[in-house]
Amino acid sequence: MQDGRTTITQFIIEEQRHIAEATGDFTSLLNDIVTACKVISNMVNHGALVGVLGAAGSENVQGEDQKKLDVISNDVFLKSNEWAGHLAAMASEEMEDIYHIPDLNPRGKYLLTFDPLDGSSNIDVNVSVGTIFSILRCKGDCENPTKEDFLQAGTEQVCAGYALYGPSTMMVITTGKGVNGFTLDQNIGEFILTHPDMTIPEETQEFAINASNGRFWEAPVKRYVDECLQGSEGPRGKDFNMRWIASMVAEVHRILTRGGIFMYPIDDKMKAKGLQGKLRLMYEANPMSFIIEQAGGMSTTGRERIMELQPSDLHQRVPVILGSKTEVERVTAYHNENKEADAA
Ligand code: P6P
Repeated sequence: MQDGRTTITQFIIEEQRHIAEATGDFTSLLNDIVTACKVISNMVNHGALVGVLGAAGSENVQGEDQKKLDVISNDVFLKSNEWAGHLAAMASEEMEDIYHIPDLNPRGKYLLTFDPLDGSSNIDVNVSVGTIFSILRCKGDCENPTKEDFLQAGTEQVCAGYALYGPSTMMVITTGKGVNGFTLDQNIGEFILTHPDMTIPEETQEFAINASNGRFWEAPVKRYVDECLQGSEGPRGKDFNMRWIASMVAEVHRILTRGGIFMYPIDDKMKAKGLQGKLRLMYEANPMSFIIEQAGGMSTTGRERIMELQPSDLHQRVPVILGSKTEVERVTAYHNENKEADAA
């Protein structure tokens, strides 16, 4: 504790004391992840000054054009986490296959999935971006892990967190005992506990969705958004506000801070392409759902709890409806009513 301020390292160590079987591996792993986020924060903050903006001239496994910072951030995460012997393997949005720990390094008992730079389409226009990560236990052969070892439901996560590279750099983390937020003190290079025990207001009047997809939405989503737009003159009896940052980390952080609902539902355009959604389960939807639920919110596909989904592929996509509990319950109820109507 420095002059009444708790660093993230101190916080993690104190948390570890509550875990009987903790050996310090997890604490050390989390500190390596924190270091990677500090390095990425420094690069994001310097942007054009250090020549990291613009396209990388390559595509990722999702077929999306990579930004230079996508590739650089991915490498930073790999180098920061491959050496200490806490991980059996890693998986990233930016890599098709799992990343095997180099032979010269020992293997550990954890698996790490991450989106090294989420919302990177915003990077060239200086809008907030972030990093999302999730830690699972390796339950198989940790010396020879496979892609299948990663395919665990979100309820199996040991830890989930994100770094938000915004006006200030913050990290928000859960290990299953609530959600805590830390702000990077650039003067000393340490994350300081600034947002203890973050909780989402159950009620809200703010929704986030990419409205340009409106003509493709399923009926329950259309109904929910239309009611929000009708405001105090409609069935909701109150006016709503809309936000869309195109950066999931920034949307989730706003919701954690003042409530709201974030929706990236499945739609007819995705169905026509054989897609199950836009966002990825293993390194976007599951970690963010863990955080949202630990903060008292709710996270579903519209039809079922995201964290109970059994993954079938490392890069599978899912619909995401998350945020203030009463709003997510309402959207999910509309989907269930629709299902009953379809079945009738
Ligand atoms: P759209 C960023 O690419 C991302 O994965 C999320 O961070 C964000 O919420 C969403 O996609 C934005 O999607 O269709 O608005 O560009």
